Amino acid sequence: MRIVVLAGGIGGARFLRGLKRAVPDADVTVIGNTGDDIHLHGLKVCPDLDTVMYTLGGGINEEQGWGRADETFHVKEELAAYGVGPDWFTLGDRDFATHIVRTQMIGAGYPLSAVTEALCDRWKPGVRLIPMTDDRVETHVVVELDGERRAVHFQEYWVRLRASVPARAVVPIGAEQAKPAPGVLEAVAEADVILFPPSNPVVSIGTILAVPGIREAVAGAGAPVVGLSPIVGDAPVRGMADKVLAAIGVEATAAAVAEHYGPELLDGWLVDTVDAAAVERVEAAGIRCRAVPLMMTDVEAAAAMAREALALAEEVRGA
Ligand code: FO1
Repeated sequence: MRIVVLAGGIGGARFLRGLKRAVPDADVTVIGNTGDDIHLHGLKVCPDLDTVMYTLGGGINEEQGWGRADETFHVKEELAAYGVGPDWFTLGDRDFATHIVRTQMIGAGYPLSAVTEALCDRWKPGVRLIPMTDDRVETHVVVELDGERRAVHFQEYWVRLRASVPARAVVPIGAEQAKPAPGVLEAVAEADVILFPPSNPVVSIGTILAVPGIREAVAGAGAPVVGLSPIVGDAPVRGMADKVLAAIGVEATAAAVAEHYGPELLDGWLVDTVDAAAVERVEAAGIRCRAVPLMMTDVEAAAAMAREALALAEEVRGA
């Protein structure tokens, strides 16, 4: 079975680990969000690609959900001693090596998709991980800061400001001019199932869909498209989905997120059992919906969610 997953960071990575447990022999292609990417210290950092790669490759810091396990921070300390920031974004020594290799390869002329493949040669994530695009896309968030409107990099909004200031708009800079990376459209066209994990619908999956051609390919794919709600009981399971949903005028509920994607994209939608009352509203929007447990408390719980998503895809296919 060929499965395509559009993934952001922690939620996407943990879901993928469950999917691998549920269907170990499936051929899984992950289209990763690169809108969170940031250039720091002359290095290109790709948080979502790395979170997927480290999580599936066994190198992730499990408590944090991002960055490397058994990490040290000597480089960061030395930079700070020189007065070089930013002090609000933490790169560990082991993680630095990934960004050095990536930046060196890009400097030598390799596209990000080829670099990601090379990094995955080491980590063996057991999936084919492709960035949504080889072009530079950077998500900026328009915030209200000290009475003024200002656009900040997504990482500054999320990590430095901790999403504590109102977000007025989310802009994936460069997305309109970007092209899908090689293999993206082919994987979508050849998929048997397409899944939206419980990743952020605006800054993760929304950014991937903003690359011209990807939304159209998903909407026009022969395969059933099934998503899992990142909102449980009217609050995001993790992260700031509620804040960025507000910025685009979508309420932070499981049903509203399904309607936001719409029946053009989604054939099926899973909500948590606490949101069972939303099933009727989602089905009224033309999207088949089921209520199942959606808390990824461990790998087995994530695997159970993946099985439910695949079962719903089968149901939709048979309908
Ligand atoms: N998240 C934080 O909350 N603080 C950090 O300092 C931080 C650094 C960081 C470095 C590398 C990396 O791959 C991820 C990192 N993250 C950090 C996570 C990241 O900000 C976000 O969770 C994702 O971009 C959202 O998917």
